[in-house]
Amino acid sequence: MKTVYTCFCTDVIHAGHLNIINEARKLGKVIVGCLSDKAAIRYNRFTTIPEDERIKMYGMIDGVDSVVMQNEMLYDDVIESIHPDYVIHGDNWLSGAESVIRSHVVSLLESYGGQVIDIPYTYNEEVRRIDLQLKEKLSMPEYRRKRLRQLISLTPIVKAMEAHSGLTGLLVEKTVIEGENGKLDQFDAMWISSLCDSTAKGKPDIELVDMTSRFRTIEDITEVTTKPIIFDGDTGGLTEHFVYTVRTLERLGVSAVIIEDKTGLKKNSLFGTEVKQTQASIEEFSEKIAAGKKAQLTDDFMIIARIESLILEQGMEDALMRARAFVKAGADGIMIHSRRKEPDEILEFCDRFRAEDKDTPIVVVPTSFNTITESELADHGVNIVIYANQLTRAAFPAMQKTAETILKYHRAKEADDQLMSIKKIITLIDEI
Ligand code: SPV
Ligand code: MG
Repeated sequence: MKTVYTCFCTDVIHAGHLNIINEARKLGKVIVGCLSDKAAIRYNRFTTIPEDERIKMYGMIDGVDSVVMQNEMLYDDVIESIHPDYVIHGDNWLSGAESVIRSHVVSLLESYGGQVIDIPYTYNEEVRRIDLQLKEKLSMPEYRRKRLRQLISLTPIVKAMEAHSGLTGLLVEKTVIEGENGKLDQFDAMWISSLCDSTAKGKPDIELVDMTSRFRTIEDITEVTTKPIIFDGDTGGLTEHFVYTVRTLERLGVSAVIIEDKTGLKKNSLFGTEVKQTQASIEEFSEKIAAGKKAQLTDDFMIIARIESLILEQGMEDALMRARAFVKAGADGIMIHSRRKEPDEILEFCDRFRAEDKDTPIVVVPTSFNTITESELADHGVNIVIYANQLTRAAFPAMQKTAETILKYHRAKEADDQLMSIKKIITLIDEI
């Protein structure tokens, strides 16, 4: 008897999946692969039902002979162990980002005479509704909020990209590329930068844009995306205010706030010691963290302490002493920042902190030390990497050049060749 393999990563079985199983049964014994949670997050779904429960769910479908775990997005592991005669899939994988997976599966099967079967993808009103419901579920505060902690445990390094509007949020949500190894890749989370939120409003990054406005930016983003949010909380403001901020962020479904150990008028860290900036005392900042932790109502929310000792040239020992104290005060993670071009001081901090604390997540923002790769950072114990301002910095020169070109030619034609087509920009936005 021939074996037929298909891979599922869905949380809900609908007519499309049942159709695949029915078609598969006509060809032989049906084995369903359950795409692991780890692989699914790099693919296109963050599952809300964990893999062990999904395995049971898939096993209960009529016509399924057995279920196995698929750990590789590209099918290498299962095809090597099962050697199926056929791999069956909806023909939606013939185009788009998934087509690289299909090509890889075709080449794996060709090596021993196996065959890919593409069947018409079922897309009816029910499937559309289920897809939408799954997406909406992920955008709900209770699912979104806990997703950062889940990602930290599932992936070697969580990749966060800045977003400061619905549109940039959509870019972070939807950008998927085929990486060097043929695997799909995408960002895991969004960083709501104080610098970019302020810059978008033409204001300096000095805590001038108030929290009500910052929350509005979060809502613009949460309305159209599902990925978890890390919020740049600047200094956190007065402790008496910070406790309210924590509650609001939790309610909005934000996963983490990062607050920095500065006091008085905050300036952007990348100015370093060129401007007057004052570091908060360990006691004062520890109290703020502890008050925030006490105010928080969910288990999922994270308060991450950002240490500015290296930025303000206070030395490594000071940075490490602060890290210890802030963890003791209840911080769920430590962000260490630097504005040096070389990553040396960041790596020294990470190595020394990791030697004494194996668990507390470390966050870094490699804006200046931008040659270091994600895997090198992960090797030094970093859990979250934040690309803090690149989308803003990419957009500004492009917009400026377009404005200048139109002024120069007194018409838009010359600028148009550099622009995204109207058709493309409108398809980026989903309509209900
Ligand atoms: C931000 O993005 O607003 C940050 C990171 O706080 S940095 O600009 O590097 O200080
Ligand atoms: Mg900031």
